[in-house]
Amino acid sequence: MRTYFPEIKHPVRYEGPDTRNPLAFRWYDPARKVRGIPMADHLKFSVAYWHAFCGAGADPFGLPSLGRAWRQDRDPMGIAAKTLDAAFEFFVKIGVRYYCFHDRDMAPEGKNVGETRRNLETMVGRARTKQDETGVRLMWGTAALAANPRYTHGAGTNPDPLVFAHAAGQVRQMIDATVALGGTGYVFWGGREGYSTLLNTDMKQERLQYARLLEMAVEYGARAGFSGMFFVEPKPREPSTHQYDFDAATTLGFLREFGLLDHFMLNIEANHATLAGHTFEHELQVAADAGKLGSMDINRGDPTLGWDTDQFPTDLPSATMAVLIVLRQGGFRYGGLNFDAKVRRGSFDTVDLFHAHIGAMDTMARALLVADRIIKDGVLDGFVSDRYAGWRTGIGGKVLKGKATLPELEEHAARCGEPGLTSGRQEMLESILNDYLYCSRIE
Ligand code: XUL
Ligand code: CO
Repeated sequence: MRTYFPEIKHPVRYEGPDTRNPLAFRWYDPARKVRGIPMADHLKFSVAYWHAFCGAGADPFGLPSLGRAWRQDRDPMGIAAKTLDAAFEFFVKIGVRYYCFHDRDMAPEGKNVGETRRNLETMVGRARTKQDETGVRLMWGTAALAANPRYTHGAGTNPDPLVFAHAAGQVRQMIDATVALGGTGYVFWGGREGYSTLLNTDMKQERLQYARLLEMAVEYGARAGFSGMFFVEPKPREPSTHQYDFDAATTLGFLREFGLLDHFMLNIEANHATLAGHTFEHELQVAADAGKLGSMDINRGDPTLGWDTDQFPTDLPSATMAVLIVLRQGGFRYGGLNFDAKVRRGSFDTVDLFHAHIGAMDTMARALLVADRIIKDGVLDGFVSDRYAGWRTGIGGKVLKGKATLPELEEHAARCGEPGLTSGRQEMLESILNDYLYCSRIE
């Protein structure tokens, strides 16, 4: 069979921190045990089919710049077949065990709903065979509900029920595909589920429609044998001006309002968090505190640019904060770490896809080792625990149990007088974190 990555002769290997080989892992050693389990099981990496194999480097100012050999064919199904070959060659060579895709990444839309279904089923059948041959598995599936012009004013939130019906049909087909490929997650990302002006929008109506779509997905998933988890992926804006799944807190509120919370978890994306004016760790913590952190899209934005640049994660402090939260909640059951990231449009060569994933996997692997050490040492966790010690006994304990009253607290304040001023020690803690990141031995 034709190879699309001839420059990579064998699967990328772990060579350790001192290697000078840029096409080897320095930190990601899949078999290495951390907290008793292999690194590969902590770091369930997934390649994003759309960015890695379908993206061609176009931006709002420029034409496609990445001429991928697997995208050259006269027939759209021919392109799909070559892309699948390239994808599985890449998965095996980079050593990633999972992938995620939108329906349209893998199979082109046909002339009508029936032809579209046949295209998807054909490609899913081929993907199933490749999965069985390689052991690579689907992590989550999703329907592309933002690209087709019919969804310009929303998919689930469109004013026209016929558009809604197309979206619902697409979700149904993609749930079937996810089940056929053994995916453990199904994602809703609502890029067009929002609005650009209230002059033409009934927001209350649109949110109800969206809830109905999610409800039907849950109901259909149960009938279709989907035993994984549904995820919503918050994002504040882009492409819509206002998106209903603005951030983790807003999305949790939405799911609670419509009685959907039991059936959904969140897929938190780093670059969406920063677009919402938060940090990645803020969003992860909000989701984790609600018991709803199901998966993450790992990437990063550019602090000088206000859009979703989807760069590969190379920021060790942010990665470490993220992994700390994941370790504290005991990992992921249904999700993992999906690279929703693309190479820059000037990274023309296919080898750049390897450099991008290797750098990101090493960043996350190093973050895992640092986070493990931080948790083992207990210094940072101990500081936080001590800071709230007053809430475990006495008047604090009484308040949390719901047993105190305002007059009682007024009396307590009067009796005890002015509280001492206790430093938050932010600078000290930042230095301790830096020490773990850059100085302390993590072997
Ligand atoms: C868009 C985005 C999507 C979702 C899946 O910003 O993140 O690719 O991850 O639809
Ligand atoms: Co994403």
